[in-house]
Amino acid sequence: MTSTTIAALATSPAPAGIAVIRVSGPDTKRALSALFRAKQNPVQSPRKMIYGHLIDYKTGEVIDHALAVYMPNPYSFTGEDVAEFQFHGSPLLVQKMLRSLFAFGASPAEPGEFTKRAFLNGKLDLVQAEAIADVIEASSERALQLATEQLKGALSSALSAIGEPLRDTLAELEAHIDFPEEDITPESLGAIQSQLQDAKKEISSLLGTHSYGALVKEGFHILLCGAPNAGKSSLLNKLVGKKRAIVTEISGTTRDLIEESATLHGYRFVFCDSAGLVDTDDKVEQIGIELAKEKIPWADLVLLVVDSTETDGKWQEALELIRPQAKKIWMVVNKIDLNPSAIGQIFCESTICHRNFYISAETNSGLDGLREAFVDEVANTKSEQSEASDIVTHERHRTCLERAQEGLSHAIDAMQNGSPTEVACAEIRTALTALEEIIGKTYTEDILGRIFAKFCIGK
Ligand SMILES: Nc1nc2c(ncn2[C@@H]2O[C@H](COP(=O)(O)OP(=O)(O)OP(=O)(O)O)[C@@H](O)[C@H]2O)c(=O)[nH]1
Ligand SMILES: [Mg+2]
Repeated sequence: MTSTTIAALATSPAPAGIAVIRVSGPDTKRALSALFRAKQNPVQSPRKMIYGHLIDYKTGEVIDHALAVYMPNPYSFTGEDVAEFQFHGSPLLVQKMLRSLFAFGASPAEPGEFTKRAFLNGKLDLVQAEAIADVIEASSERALQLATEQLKGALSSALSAIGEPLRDTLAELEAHIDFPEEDITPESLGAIQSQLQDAKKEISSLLGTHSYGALVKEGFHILLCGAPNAGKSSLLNKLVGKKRAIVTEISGTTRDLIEESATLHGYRFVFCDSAGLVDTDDKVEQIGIELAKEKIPWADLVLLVVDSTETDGKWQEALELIRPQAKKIWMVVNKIDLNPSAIGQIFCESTICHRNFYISAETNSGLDGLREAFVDEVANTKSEQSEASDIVTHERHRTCLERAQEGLSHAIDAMQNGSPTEVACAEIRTALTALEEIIGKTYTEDILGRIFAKFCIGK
């Protein structure tokens, strides 16, 4: 248990109906007695809201009236003694109360320090701790759903289900090292190898969920590219449902990258409009084109927006610029209201552009189909076999799983090659350590530092 007592605002720092300040640590009881005046000391009635007054530690003046609650260890969020004060959500009152707590001797909490203490005191594992930040930051319904599942411990259970039999296998192999006179029978050797194969398969199925998990968490990135005046900005505005980018009939209107997100079917999409790709002497336009090209690797999908009335093949030039770096390209033939005969006439081969769409950003024709295709694109990355709850969303988890998978591959190879049993054991241990690192059974200060630095203060 830590010796310091920490305090921080747990709610948003902006003016609000109420503010909540949270205190955790061994001096919490003393802080309640010193800084909260009420008919009844909350310490005497744990987990009950008590009405009273917040007191300035230095002057003894009343700061505000408030509700206070005391949660004794170990039955609190952090596992330590915790107090929470609810009072008027004024940034000035918050400052006064925090100053009073710091004058009393509490330390300002670091980002994520409450959650870090909860983890260190065994109240939740590392995956669940990370899920708390994900729940808070979730920007779409689906992202929230995944974060909630992880907070409930879904991924942690899936990892334990892989780790536990693996630990038994390791123990069995180690027993053979300790008693070499007892040979491993071919049957038990076969059983061990198939157990390792099973664990490896489960890990690879979890790894298969990462592309979907990452897309859901970060949002699907779509870059709008094409020749000037094709209607990129018009399309962006329609997709995000507001006039985000300037639209004019003048070629070369957009120069900066314009990013805006939208939610479709609970998934988050980030759209980015860019300058028309064209050979130009205009310095500002040239810079815009460079920006557009640099943005291509960011995109999960590039939309090549084409003006259906255009006859001089400018879109082919644009396509050549996009192709080398784009992960995936869809052709979107726009202004179909002006030239319906372009449907099926202007198209790009499926080997280059995966799909062709015919739309009008003016009349909305074809836009619903395009939106549905975006949603399908994300939904289809979801691995068929995986349960909705066992989805890997974090890069940290992915790299650990890869290490575990590699360890198991080496262990299987070592057994097949007849290498000494110690070699396979060492590799299985590597795999187990990697799995344990995900849920935080093994960790370093450096790992914790990196994880909790991303949290907000007061969490
Ligand atoms: N009729 C018709 N006009 C359109 C359509 N989409 C865009 N326009 C018009 O085409 C012109 C160019 O549209 P923008 O959206 O500014 O095109 P852009 O590709 O962003 O152009 P730059 O930023 O200059 O590269 C504007 O006058 C739009 O009103 C469409 O589907 N039908
Ligand atoms: Mg534009």
